[in-house]
Amino acid sequence: MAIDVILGLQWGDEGKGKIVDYLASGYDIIARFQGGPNAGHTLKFDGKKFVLHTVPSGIFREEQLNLIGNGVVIDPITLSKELDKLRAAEVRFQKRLLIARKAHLILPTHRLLDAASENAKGKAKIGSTLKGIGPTYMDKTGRNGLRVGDIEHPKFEERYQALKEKHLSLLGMYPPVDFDLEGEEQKWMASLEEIRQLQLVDGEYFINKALSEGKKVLAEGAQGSMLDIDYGTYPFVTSSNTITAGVCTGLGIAPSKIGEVIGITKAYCTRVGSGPFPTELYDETGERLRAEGGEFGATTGRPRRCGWIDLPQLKYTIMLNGVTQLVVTKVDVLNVFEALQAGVAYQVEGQETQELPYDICDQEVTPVLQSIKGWQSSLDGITAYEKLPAEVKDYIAFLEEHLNTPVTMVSTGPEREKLILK
Ligand code: 2SA
Ligand code: MG
Repeated sequence: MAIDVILGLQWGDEGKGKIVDYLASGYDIIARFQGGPNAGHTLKFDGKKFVLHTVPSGIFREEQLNLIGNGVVIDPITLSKELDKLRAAEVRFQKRLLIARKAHLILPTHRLLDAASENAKGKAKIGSTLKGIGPTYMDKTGRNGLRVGDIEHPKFEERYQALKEKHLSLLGMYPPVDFDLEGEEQKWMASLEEIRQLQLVDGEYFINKALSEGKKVLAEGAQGSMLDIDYGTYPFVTSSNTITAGVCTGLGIAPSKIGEVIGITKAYCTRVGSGPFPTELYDETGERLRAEGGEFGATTGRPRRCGWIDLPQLKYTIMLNGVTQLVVTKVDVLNVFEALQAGVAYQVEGQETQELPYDICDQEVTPVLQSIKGWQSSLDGITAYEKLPAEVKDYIAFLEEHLNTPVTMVSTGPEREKLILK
């Protein structure tokens, strides 16, 4: 059996959570492979809204197992809060939520380091979510990290103290940050108890065994491909591999096991945090996209930067990920516009190009825009693709042609039922 992948093709917040939730019923296992509580996957159903940060989006379906893979970094405090919310919603997660022992732990001092490092950067700050993501992955690759499996080790406490001391000495390099370390440590230790009650597994054996038994697995990406540590708009990126390659290292599976790669894109584009965004709109059209689309971060509440869809950017991430099918979300947000625009090329140093330049962070990259007729009507109640306004179908056909990839689903609102299959 192959493992299918679902991931974001832009800078995150493409609406992955909703699509995973929809697709989950066709799978036995949903697995997160990278990122951590910097993610915010919003799901809406039965008139309720849930935001997941660490837990895979398959948790609301009855049967599926949900694996937090070794490529994920886990903050026990956030995880424990998420579990409280699931409990309140009467979601039975005990036997359905598994954690890979090799996943790394986010310590309170990792968050403190994240804040101190961002502060010190001033204007050059990344706009991190301050969840401790960067410092935790630094400790992972620097071979200093603590892993979830370590909590079963008799010397865990000692190892924790040693790493904390190391962090405190590093913090001496930065101006002080307001942070209640003692209080956070207490919460952290208490939350660890909760993790001890969950099922810890050797994720790589678990997932490969499941695949060999014919189980269907869906890998759920977080953030977006343009935030990938290697291929994103470095240094304005997150600290993990968010692209398909990250599924292999983040779950312990071979590249030959990858099946369908479902790439999610908004019908327009957004970004939170700093860094280049060629099609960004600084005018009232951008404001309108933000208002219509409710574009505020699910984790931090920050307003998202908004702009038109960027086709060279999408071609790049389709290439990196090996996308086999596209899902276009938030199409309804464009209902109010008389005309839309799409970035179809870039102007860099007077030359037109289809490629993102290496020095995108230092270069003026101007999009070449193409105007597209809007539909100016509500999409509410439409459940069949053929029933969509002609302009919507033209827009989708335009995307398919430029991106050379089939669109298989179109989302017209946050609710479960607002998903149209093509
Ligand atoms: P970090 O915290 O070290 O990973 O931040 C580094 C950059 O990555 C961006 N980033 C994100 N961008 C979009 N969505 C994300 N998740 C939340 C959400 C964001 C929120 O789903 O809404 O609530 O604000 C996410 N996580 C990280 C971040 O903005 C930095 O540019
Ligand atoms: Mg999000």
